[in-house]
Amino acid sequence: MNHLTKCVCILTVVAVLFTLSHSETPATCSVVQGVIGLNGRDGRDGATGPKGDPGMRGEPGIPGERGNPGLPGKVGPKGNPGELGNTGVAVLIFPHSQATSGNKVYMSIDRAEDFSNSLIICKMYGGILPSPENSAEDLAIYELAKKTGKHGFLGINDRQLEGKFVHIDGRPAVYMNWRDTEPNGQRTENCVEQDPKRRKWNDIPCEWTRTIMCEFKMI
Ligand code: MFB
Ligand code: CA
Repeated sequence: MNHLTKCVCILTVVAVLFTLSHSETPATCSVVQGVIGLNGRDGRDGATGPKGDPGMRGEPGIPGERGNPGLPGKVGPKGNPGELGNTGVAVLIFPHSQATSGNKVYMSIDRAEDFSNSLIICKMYGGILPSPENSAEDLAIYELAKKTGKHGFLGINDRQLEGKFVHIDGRPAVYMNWRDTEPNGQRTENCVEQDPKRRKWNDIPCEWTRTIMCEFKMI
């Protein structure tokens, strides 16, 4: 475009613009919707809000693992003295102090004890107190008592039920060999001794002491 043409165009535009700005009728513009703008950038974080209320109580946790055993507790107070133990048995068998009947052997021990301890000592050696079940056995026990000259407990007694004499194992005593006025001790004499002089039985208190005689079964 040459120089003159340019000048004419400019003059024309100026004239139009002048006319518009000074015309009576308002200019009308058609508004064209622009393209929607992109979202603006995120705003900056707001200030920290006030502290919230405490949350709900959580569910109980699962039980923890079993802890290690605690330390031993303090030593407790001293206990009461225990019962007096049985004294040791110095087993001194009387010389020739044996008697037999069938498969049973009877022996005397040179020691005097009450019924209970006599039974304990016989049991310590695998025996019981002499429990004659017939006249032959009763005679052998009498022979033993004669040799030592000592009275000795038999295993027969009515400690459980007055008047019902039984063997150590609880079987009723069928064979008995009482002296004429015996048994007469009622509740105070529940044990039985062999009399070395009269081969007869007498009921006496179980707490009395007598020379120990034991009955053993030969295998
Ligand atoms: C007497 C006896 C009496 C009591 C008494 C302990 O024999 O005849 O029945 O048993 O002993 C010495
Ligand atoms: Ca008696």
